[in-house]
Amino acid sequence: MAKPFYITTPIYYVNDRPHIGHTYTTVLADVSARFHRMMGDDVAFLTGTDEHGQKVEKAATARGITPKALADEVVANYTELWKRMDITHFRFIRTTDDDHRKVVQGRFQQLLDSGDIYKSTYKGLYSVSDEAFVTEIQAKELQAQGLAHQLVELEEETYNFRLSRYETPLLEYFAAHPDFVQPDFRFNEVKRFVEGGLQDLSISRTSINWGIPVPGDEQHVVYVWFDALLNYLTGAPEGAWPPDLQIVGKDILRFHAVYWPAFLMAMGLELPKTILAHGWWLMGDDKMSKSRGNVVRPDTLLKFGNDALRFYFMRDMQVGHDRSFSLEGFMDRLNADLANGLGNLAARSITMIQKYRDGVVPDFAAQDALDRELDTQGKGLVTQFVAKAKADDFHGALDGLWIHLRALDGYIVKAEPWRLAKDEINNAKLDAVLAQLYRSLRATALLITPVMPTLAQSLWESLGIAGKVVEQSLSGFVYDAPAGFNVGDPKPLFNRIDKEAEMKAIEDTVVPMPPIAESSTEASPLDVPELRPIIDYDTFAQTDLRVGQILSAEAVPKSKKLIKMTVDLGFEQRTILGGIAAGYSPEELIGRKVVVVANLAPRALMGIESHGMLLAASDNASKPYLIAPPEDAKPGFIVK
Ligand code: ME8
Repeated sequence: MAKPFYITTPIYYVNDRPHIGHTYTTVLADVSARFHRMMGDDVAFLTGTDEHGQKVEKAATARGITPKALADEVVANYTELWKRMDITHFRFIRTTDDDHRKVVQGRFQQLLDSGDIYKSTYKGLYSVSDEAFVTEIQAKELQAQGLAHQLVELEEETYNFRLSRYETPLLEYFAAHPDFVQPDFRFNEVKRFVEGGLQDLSISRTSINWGIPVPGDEQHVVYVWFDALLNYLTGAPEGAWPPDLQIVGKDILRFHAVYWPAFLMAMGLELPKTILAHGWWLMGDDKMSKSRGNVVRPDTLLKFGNDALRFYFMRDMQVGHDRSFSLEGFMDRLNADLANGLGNLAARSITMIQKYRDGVVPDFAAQDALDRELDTQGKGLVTQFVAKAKADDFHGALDGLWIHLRALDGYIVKAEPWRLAKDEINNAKLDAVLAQLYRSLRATALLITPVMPTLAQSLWESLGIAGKVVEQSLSGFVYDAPAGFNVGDPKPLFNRIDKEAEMKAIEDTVVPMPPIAESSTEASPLDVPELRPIIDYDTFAQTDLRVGQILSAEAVPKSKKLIKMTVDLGFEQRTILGGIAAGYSPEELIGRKVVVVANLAPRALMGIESHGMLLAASDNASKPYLIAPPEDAKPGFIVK
């Protein structure tokens, strides 16, 4: 028997209800799962929840309930939503499931026995804001940034995973498997990170109770990421290993492309074939996230049907890139592509076949250059769509399909079937036009099925074809529809949205929604040092502040905080290092205007010379927020 196509999503934390970011990941995985089923694969699709760890413990405490009670409540939100979204997972895994606990403890023991996990006493500095141990280099860096007060001396017994042992094996594996991480630019980030050197990883905690106990040493609980990543092992059906496609957001790529493969190597297991990291849905310029209080909940959008949301996700988001969510864009897309585009085309075509051919689909025989052009395009449609979908590029696949649908609209305008129908002499040409439209709509119904299963079924029935479109084979599909079919009655595929009325009704309910569990950053008390000593104006005026624009940005290997940037100051370009990685990813910085302390003496950080400093606002507990000059301020402008 062929190996099942095994596909996974991240398992989501239960400290919050799902928002459209989580929904997007799961829909992307579902579309891929459905596509592979139609290609003839036996698909195993796993999703679930990540229920242990400090985040969840804290959220539960804030609510005055147990972590398990909180998890049960949030899990119900997820499973209910996946039902409403028509998600076709075979199991919803929870890290509190019994079989998972056994797998985690068993694998932990295996690595203890092999020496990949060892116990030591950690004595050193700990960054409270990051909840992580820091190396000497990182400590110096924090001191240089005036953040030494965030560090505390800590002594804790901990189990470590020998991640350092896997630095070379990982790099060798990456070199031998150029498609391991998609897209390529993300793979390069991962490679650079590993090339920067790997240190052993602490994988147990004694300060947390909510987790899976370390076998034989119950003082310790297993670190939440070791626990969470192993869900993919627990959930793998017999014979399905390794995963074929693991979809994650770019925020958790390092865990999946570095730690996870290293764990698997240590366990002697095969690595996943592809890890696909998608970008973020943004609100304006910010990541949509609970802590920023700017999330859109899927419930609000589901009034238009799950097909609409599934389609919008796939059609508008190019996998790997970020995309701003806008309600207006959402409605415009549905009106243009579903109500007007496909909906109109299907209704017109089917009505014409009823009116001019008594509902019977005629034979296709090209009569002129235009027929031949559309015929060629139509025949290439399925192959092109399938090739893109195989590479998880549903955005590109749908784009190609809609180009064809627009070409069909143009075909109708040029061929004027209503004029052809007036004279029998045009019979053959009218047949060609109607048959062409029918063949393309039939192919369309099939191709959109993984994305919009319900709408596709309506179209299938309108075309008069029996059975379930989801049961059709995409790999064996023949474009030339057999003539002689009787079309059904055209069903309305998608009702046009009254955008203005809906905008008014929905906007009130969309942003911002209070998070259900964890308190937001606004609620925490301000954590700032005392005001510095008074200076006179002349001292201040020595500081030369300028507008700059970030031209490029990349993470500094081995540093959690630093990002290296090239900044255009109008009169010159500079390399500047900023301790802002907690608030920004390198790619979201590119193009941003910033305020630069331009006459600061250069200094070396992590061996790189930084010439200048970016202004950012925060307190000791918050992420940095870059100070942004107005968009039309030019690089080089003086800030005074
Ligand atoms: O990270 N845009 O769980 P999580 C797009 N439990 N996708 C988004 C998004 C956004 N704005 N926000 C969230 C965890 N996501 C861990 C995972 S896996 C072994 C453990 C999606 O609840 C995206 O897929 O924070 C991201 O990776 C995931 O939700 C994070 O979910």
